[in-house]
Amino acid sequence: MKSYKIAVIEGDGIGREVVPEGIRVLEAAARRFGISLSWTNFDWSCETYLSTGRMMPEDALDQVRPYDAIYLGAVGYPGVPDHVSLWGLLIPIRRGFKQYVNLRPCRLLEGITTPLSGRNAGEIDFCIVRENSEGEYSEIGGRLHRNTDQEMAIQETVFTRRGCDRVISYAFELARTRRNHVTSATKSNGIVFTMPFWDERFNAIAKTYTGVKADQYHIDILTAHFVSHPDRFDVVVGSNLFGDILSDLGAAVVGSMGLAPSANLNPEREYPSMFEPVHGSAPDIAGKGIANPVAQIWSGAMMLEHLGEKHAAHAVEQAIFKVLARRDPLTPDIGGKAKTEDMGKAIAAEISAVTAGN
Ligand code: GGG
Repeated sequence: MKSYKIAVIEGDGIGREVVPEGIRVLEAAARRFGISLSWTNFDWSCETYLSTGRMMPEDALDQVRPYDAIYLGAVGYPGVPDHVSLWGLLIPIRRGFKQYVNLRPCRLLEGITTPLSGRNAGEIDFCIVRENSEGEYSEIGGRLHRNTDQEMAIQETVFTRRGCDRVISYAFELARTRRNHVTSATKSNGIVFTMPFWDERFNAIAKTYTGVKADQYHIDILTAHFVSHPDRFDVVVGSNLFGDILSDLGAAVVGSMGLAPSANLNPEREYPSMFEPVHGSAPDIAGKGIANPVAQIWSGAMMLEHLGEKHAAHAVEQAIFKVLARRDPLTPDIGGKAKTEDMGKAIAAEISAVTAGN
């Protein structure tokens, strides 16, 4: 029996509610496909920060390094500044483990209503490939003349040739397994150094992928096309910030933030990759038990796929799609009244039902 060690970081807010449902469903898939998953909880969160002064211990990466993957919920909570929670947990893991691809699929599923009129299930199906280790998320910069009328802040953006080439190449490789089309998000009319460099690297890589259509849009019109013509896109590659913004928009056009999974990938597999929903900790609904667990569960399917358990991954996805298609049970964000746990149990039951030969 194949066995995998998973490091679990539930984090904050609804992360603590949706992760247990993800584990419930992945356990059902593990039973059906004869694999063993062992889960180790790491209680790293804003609460940890408030009691210890750190989101996670100094040797955190050494602690999770031996695991096969990391399954993360959400980070961020009122009382702890967002840059503290992000730079104290998520970003050090993404960077330390060279998870330079953040893969974020957006698919309009049967049973889900999109805010866009006239769009049906299957008509929107694209993947965002977000650069996940450099770009606009940089630690280079500083503040000068604090608390004076000359106060200023400078933040440098970092685009390296290696960083651009590897994520753009990943996007082209992915497109080859899909509909052979990559779109680049740029802003080279206004951002005069980094973005023309990004375009140069995109065009250079595109030339090496004959048979894959390549095009590019400035980020402003690209966001408009996401709303007006989302069917045009297959794989969309963008910098750290652009990819982040586009993926929340992508989640909204396919019906809910609660349906958007993601994978922080170290494609070379030198380090564990990390799987997390696109959404954050949602303090407004935390503690009510009504968060949609689908993004977390679907991120778990991406984890199984990455671990090489393709049948189990497929079964989890199909179970999600089945429950959404029959629209029972649904959490409030997608038009129902169900609790987080009800949806998790329903999806797990779909997997177990097939196991029993029904
Ligand atoms: N699911 C992880 C989470 O809490 N994400 C919220 C967030 O603010 N992420 C920022 C980012 O992905 O850069």
